[in-house]
Amino acid sequence: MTVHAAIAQTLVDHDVNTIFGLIGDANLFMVDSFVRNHGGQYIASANEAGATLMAIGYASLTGNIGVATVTLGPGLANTLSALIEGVKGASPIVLLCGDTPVSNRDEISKIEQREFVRVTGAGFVQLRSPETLFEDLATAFRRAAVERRPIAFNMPKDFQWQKIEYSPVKYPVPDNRTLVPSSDDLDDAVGIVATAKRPLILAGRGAMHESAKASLLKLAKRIEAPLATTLKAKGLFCDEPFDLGFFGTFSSATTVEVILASDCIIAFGASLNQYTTSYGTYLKGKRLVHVDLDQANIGRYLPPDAGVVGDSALTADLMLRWLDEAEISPSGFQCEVSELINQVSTPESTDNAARSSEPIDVKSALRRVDEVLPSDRVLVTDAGRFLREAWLSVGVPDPQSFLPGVNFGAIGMGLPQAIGAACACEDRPTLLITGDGGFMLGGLTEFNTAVRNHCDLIVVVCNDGSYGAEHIQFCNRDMDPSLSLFDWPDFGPVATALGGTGITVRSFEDMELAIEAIQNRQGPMLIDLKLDPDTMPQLPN
Ligand SMILES: Cc1ncc(C[n+]2csc(CCOP(=O)(O)OP(=O)(O)O)c2C)c(N)n1
Repeated sequence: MTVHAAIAQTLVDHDVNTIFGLIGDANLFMVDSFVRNHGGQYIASANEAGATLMAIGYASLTGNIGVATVTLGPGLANTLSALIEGVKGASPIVLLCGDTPVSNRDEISKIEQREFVRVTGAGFVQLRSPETLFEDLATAFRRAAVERRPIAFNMPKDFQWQKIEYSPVKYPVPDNRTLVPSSDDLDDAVGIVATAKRPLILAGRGAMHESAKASLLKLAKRIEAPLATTLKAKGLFCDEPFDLGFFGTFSSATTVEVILASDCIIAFGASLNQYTTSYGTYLKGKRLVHVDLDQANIGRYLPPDAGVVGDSALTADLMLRWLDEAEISPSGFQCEVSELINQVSTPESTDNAARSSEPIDVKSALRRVDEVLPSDRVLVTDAGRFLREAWLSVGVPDPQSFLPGVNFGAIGMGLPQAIGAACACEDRPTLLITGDGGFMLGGLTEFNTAVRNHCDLIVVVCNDGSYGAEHIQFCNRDMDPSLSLFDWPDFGPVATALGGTGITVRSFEDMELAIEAIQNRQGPMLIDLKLDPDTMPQLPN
């Protein structure tokens, strides 16, 4: 078979049924073979960054390896920021990138592709020769799975039509280790938990699976500890009675009160970075037990009083067993803070008087969207100062349904990730919340991709007509903010022109029309939420 057909066949052998991409000289025949010979789904993006981000969104929702393909030189060059987003977000994707012919030193599109990929932090696997294709591509898939980062698979264009024998290779990837700790560290940890008077359990990304959730809930009940999550694990304890929501710079005032009152934090699968600990202040004066499957994560930012290398669920179960054996009494902390916690879980009712005021405020609008969307929604966000309200006002059924989209802090990455997510779960609605700047940078380019692929996508543009994150900085220094202000076109008609449904919302009355449109939607829709840049809430530092 030809090399390009063999690559398509190898994708199928690795259970890939969807790829995102943009075709050019070096990947078009492979994509053609994947679609024509194997009935694979190909989602054509409008920009290579979009294809890469779609694969990231897809991987996040499915838990499988996402696959994108781009052509040589400029095709790969367009993926720079997207690859960094994937590296920082630990996204397992394979990027099949074409390369200029090995035999031609002077090809116009030639760049040092290995060096290019290296600066992003992604991995690189070279297709060494037609004969080593099966081995090389299997290596790329194995590395994406175990290294949890994008791996670029570099395919020189001149190999495409060469003939090889089909000899499939697939490397097994062992299941995540379920390490059961047994050490002095565990004894120390149990001792600290047993003597804590006001313990609090914190779960991060490494604990966001069902078995960890069940074990942490049991431990929390046993020691009477309230629970909280990092940003990435949003929704892990949703609807549980002692859920405090976010632990970190996005905590509500009430949650901060509980955090400050606690005397011991038991963290599972959380790196405890500066955003989670509010630059260390939330852990000051408390004892810290830090559990993580990866030894390198323990003490990476702050030294714990006890660090335990182990699986979150199994470690919590063990702690529970030792606490029972030692007949340790529960702390009583849940009862102490129950009134405060009730305030966290009861959303403020929307003020009726505010409803008639114009312009509509971001919080009320997003809460209204939250109320009407089915609970199994997926939430994706872009970056900007609207984020605080987006993350606090809209719920998700579980952390897997939440893509913060800001691992690199770049604007414009939300919409492509939302398309990838929507392609991964066609029977659920995907909600993207973005700013106007982020929509112009990255959303506009790919909105039509969502239309062409009939995604069930709702885009809410928090449109304050400004780069709000910069606007506030000018204003806070009493400077003229005009450099941050933009006279964008109305996004509603733009979305309609791109093939979707666009609605402009200025008032609460308009919002109700938008809600009706959400309920009757037939395809991608966009709500242009006109907001006042001077009354937008600030982001925490
Ligand atoms: C790719 C990229 N360019 C520039 C920035 C700097 N930046 C951070 S927030 C922001 C403004 C975003 O504006 P908008 O999307 O309208 O959201 P808002 O802050 O107004 O809520 C900018 C330009 C960035 N983070 N990423």
